[in-house]
Amino acid sequence: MKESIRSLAEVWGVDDVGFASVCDYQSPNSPSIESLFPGARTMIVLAFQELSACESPSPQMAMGARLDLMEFSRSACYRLARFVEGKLGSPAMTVPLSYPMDYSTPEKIGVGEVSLRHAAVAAGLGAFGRHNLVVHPRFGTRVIFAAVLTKLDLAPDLPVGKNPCNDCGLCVSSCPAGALDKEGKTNVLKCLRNSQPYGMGANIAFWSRFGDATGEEQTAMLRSPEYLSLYQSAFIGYQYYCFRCFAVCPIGRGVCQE
Ligand code: B12
Ligand code: SF4
Ligand code: SF4
Repeated sequence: MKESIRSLAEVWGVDDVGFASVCDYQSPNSPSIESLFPGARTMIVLAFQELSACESPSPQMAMGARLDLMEFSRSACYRLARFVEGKLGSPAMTVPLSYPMDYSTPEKIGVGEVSLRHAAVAAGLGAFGRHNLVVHPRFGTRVIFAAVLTKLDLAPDLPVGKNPCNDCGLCVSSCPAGALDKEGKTNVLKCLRNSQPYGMGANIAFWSRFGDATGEEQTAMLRSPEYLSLYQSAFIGYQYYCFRCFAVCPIGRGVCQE
């Protein structure tokens, strides 16, 4: 069964597939899989290589390619879940790639329903690097993950032996926000301010200023480049302006699947 999943995924352009038992998924701050999908046994984790667009000085080029990859990976993931339900006869659920997230309590902010990095580690697709991202043994850091949860009982893959991160420190020194200075913990606020300058924080600040502004000032604010960028980020869903720690990592550079 695992082989039929792997072969199909390969045909659909998935770069790597790993299998984890739900019991081996250890993400201390995330909800339990049982609370999301009672009876789930296996996580099928998919890895997708990012294009060199993440190196572009233009955040529009980098984010445009990320959106393409997200669309592609969501579609492959959804197809796999349909295959598991339809052909293998087991209930299946796809995991949100990034959003939506649960913002109902402050502790939940920044925590996905399923941590795809912890899932990828459990499925043998890589290990946490110095930048707190998962480094794939062949493709390096430049991968994003997607996952399908299922009640199928499939044998888990082995964890990667040696951590592919060589501790060169490039990711840390390249972070413009100093968000990686402390080992083992990304400073989320520092990263967010730099990587999503038109994200939720900027939105709240804009509308707070808007509420205090005169009618004339409000009209000017709605015609400003700042508002256009906020509007664009909101309708995209979110927009990253920084890919540095993701792009500079030397591991797996030049390895291309197709
Ligand atoms: C919210 C979120 C963010 C937030 C918060 C990040 C955070 N601290 O978790 C912000 C906006 C800051 C962010 C930034 C980025 N993100 Co983001 N993000 C997510 C999302 C949606 C949820 C993450 C989550 O649940 N975090 C909460 C829990 C898991 O974190 P935690 O328990 O506190 O664990 C942290 C530490 O304790 C440490 N850690 C935990 N265990 C261990 C073990 C060891 C040995 C070590 C060393 C560290 C370590 O790592 C964690 C990160 O700080 C995931 C998608 C998903 N559903 O998983 C994508 C995801 C993690 N993001 C991703 C990416 C690529 C990025 C960015 C590069 C942005 C970009 N341009 O693409 C940056 C990188 C920042 C960085 N170096 O940490 C990818 C990572 C791919 C990969 N190769 O690992 C993911 C998996 C999206 C995807 N579908 O592939 N992200
Ligand atoms: S995405 Fe940018 S700001 Fe965030 S940790 Fe990586 S390099 Fe730093
Ligand atoms: S840039 Fe260097 S230190 Fe950072 S994750 Fe990659 S190999 Fe590890």
